[in-house]
Amino acid sequence: MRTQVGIVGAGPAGLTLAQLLARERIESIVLEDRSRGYVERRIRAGVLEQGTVDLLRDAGVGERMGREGIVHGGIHLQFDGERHHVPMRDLTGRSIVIYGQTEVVKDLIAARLADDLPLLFEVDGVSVDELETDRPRIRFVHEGAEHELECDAIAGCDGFHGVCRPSIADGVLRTFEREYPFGWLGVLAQVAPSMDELVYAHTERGFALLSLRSPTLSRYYLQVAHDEDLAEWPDERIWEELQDRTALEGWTLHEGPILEKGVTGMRSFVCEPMQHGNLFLAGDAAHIVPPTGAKGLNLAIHDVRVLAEALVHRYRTGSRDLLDAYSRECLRRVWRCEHFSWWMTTMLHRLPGADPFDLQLQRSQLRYVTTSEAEARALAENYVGLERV
Ligand code: FAS
Ligand code: PHB
Repeated sequence: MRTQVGIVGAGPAGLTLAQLLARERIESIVLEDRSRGYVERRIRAGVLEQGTVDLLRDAGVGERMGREGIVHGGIHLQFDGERHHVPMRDLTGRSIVIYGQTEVVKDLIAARLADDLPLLFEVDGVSVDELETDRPRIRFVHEGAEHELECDAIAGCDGFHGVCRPSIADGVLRTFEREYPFGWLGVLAQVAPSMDELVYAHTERGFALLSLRSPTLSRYYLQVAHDEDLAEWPDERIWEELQDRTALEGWTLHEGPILEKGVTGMRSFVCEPMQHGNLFLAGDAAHIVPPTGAKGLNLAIHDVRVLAEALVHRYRTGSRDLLDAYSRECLRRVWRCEHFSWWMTTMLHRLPGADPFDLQLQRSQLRYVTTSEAEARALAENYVGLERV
């Protein structure tokens, strides 16, 4: 088989890249090792930056997002029993949109299949090689048959646990990593959200986040140990802890049936460079951020915006300039988002082993960001997405 761009992974990065290339009549084949149902049901991010919304709309997959996405102009920071609003739209002129990653992925898959373009689910045994040649290859098994796909370039959009990054020879990549000694217990609940905008709560018992997916679906998170046992968390205990950590005079958190719950660990990770020969890594395959800054999905889409522009430039002009600059271009935003996500995480979570001095520092930081317009604008512009980095 032959194509121009072989894409490994049908997450937001791989599917968005395929959509952007299709708009420019550049051929690609997307290979995904899970089923369509699994990929479309996998609950992850929910906050879209303005830039991500604009890109998806311009790529022709924004219609349902425009109808069902919920525009927010700010977030709330809660600490010491008080809730403070950060008016991000007033401070930056830009907003965020609440629209589940599952919905973004469904829209992209629907567009791809409607255009009858190649997207193979449940492939097996994917491997990539000849990366340093002009004809890199992807080998895989699909419906019991072995295939070899010859490409001009391979996009490694297969997430943190994928095969593309590890396929790069030792010594080429440099990695930077930070593991956090806590995780998030996330729940999806069939109940109308009790707040107008997201609430990030700092408490002595740990962090809590109140988010949503729709006017009838809430998405709530609790800080727990990184290896927390879900069996220790019957629904009643989850609601009790959420009530405790987000309690506010005159405000009630409404409860409802919990449809889904899970624990995710927290880490920061970057590999440099994000390319080797004609293999280009994008999204979680190249970098991970803790979700406190709501940057994971948005960074993945920013990477493939840069990669698509570079590939279009190569096919239109024959020049590899933008392809050769791909890593450098992406890593500036990656490290900005790594810093912002680490900063939000260390400001808002209960740090095991933290002493009273650390706690006072966190309180001082929270008071500063909720009383200083300059500091609030710094948080706001990072949260809604920086136009230039
Ligand atoms: P993805 O991981 O989404 O997609 C990679 C795809 O490659 C997957 O479909 C995978 O099945 C496929 N794949 C893997 N190996 C393969 C192989 N060998 N062959 C073929 N296909 C292969 N961000 C937030 O902002 N808020 C959140 O609440 C949040 N929650 C998260 C929870 C979890 C458990 C995780 C892991 C991430 C979460 N994130 C969150 C971050 C998340 O949104 C990611 O940044 C985003 O999914 C990255 O998109 P991709 O790079 O496309 O990777
Ligand atoms: C979510 O809605 O899933 C969400 C929102 C904000 C975050 C992380 C997750 O910082």
